[in-house]
Amino acid sequence: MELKNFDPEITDAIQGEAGREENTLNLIASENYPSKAVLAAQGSLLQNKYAEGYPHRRYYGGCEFVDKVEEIAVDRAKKLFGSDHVNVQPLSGVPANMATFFSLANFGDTIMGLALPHGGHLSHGYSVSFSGKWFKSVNYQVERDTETLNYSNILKLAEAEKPKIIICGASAYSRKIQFDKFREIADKVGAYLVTDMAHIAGIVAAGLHQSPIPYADVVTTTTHKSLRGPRSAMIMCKSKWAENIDKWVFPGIHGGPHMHTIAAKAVCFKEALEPEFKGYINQVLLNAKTFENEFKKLGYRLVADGTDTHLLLVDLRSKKITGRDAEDVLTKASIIVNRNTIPYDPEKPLITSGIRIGTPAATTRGMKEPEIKKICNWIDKILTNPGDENTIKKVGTEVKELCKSFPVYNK
Ligand code: DSN
Repeated sequence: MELKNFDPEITDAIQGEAGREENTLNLIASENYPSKAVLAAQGSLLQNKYAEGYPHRRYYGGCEFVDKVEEIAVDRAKKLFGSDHVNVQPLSGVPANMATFFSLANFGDTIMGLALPHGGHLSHGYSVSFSGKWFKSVNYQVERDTETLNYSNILKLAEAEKPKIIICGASAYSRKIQFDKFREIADKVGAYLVTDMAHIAGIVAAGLHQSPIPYADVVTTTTHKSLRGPRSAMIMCKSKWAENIDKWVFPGIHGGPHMHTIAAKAVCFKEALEPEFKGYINQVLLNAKTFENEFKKLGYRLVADGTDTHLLLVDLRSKKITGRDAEDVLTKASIIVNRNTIPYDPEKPLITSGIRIGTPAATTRGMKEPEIKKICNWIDKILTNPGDENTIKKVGTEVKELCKSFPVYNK
């Protein structure tokens, strides 16, 4: 029986979300809209198959087709990123990091990643995450004046703390990360280097950000952010780590791989290997630069003075509005962003002084510089008059009109 006939409640929720995605402007830096081809693979009957193990070494019969799927995904990922070894089975970013850290370090060893309030990720050593509980976690921060990474200071901390693993990569860092410099630091202190490139994987795939592959022992990434694939992850590593990583993914922390999602990752890699993908990422970066220029013209302070990636962090303190209130009032006008701490934020994490803005999703809709300029001016109008219901309503109507001209799936 069709879903809509059997379960109208869930059908309504799915249709509601479809309407929300079409009619709101998504500026969440970690979200994107995969193609219908990716969604078709993700929603396919491959989800029925158990395939614990690896191609041709499974613990179940009947794996001949899913073996092909996994081999194709691995081959395409290797071609896309130039990695010696790829494991496409991790279900999501945190388990990818978990399998990686367990491969390289033991309980109680020291790991060192970027502090969460400075743009790092929960799984890079935050106290409430497995990574902060299982390991001794020390954090580096961005500098107070530049709000960027200072590699000499990171080296000093690494020399003092002697971490087993150094983690680089971020969730809210708008500048490029120099993976070669992290490698030098890791070599100087005898640490393993792990890069979590989840946010910038698409930019790396397009060759518009230095690739961590030559420098890091292990690279993890999600596949649904700038890479525009299904909600999932993968691990890439040098050959010497391959066996250990594979064992930690399965049977270490996972059971059966999600073969439908692996198929969707294969489709995503095929898309990212097409020449058009570079054009897409180029526009993602141009759109972020356009936001930077417009926000500066409008008198906003940007963390790290701007961006050279797909995201930027806007410090709202001069506008006398918190990140939480900005998120709420922008949502009323159908502009979706997330509140975000800024480095050395005086506000609590649930309140924050900033918002994070990203361009991958709007760019997937086809929006370019003229649309970004309009959006930035709308954001300013709302944040300058957060209590003015007429402004919110007027901007909301304009946002919806713009969204209609740039459909996501209703093309
Ligand atoms: N939650 C993601 C983000 O928004 O950046 C990271 O996993």
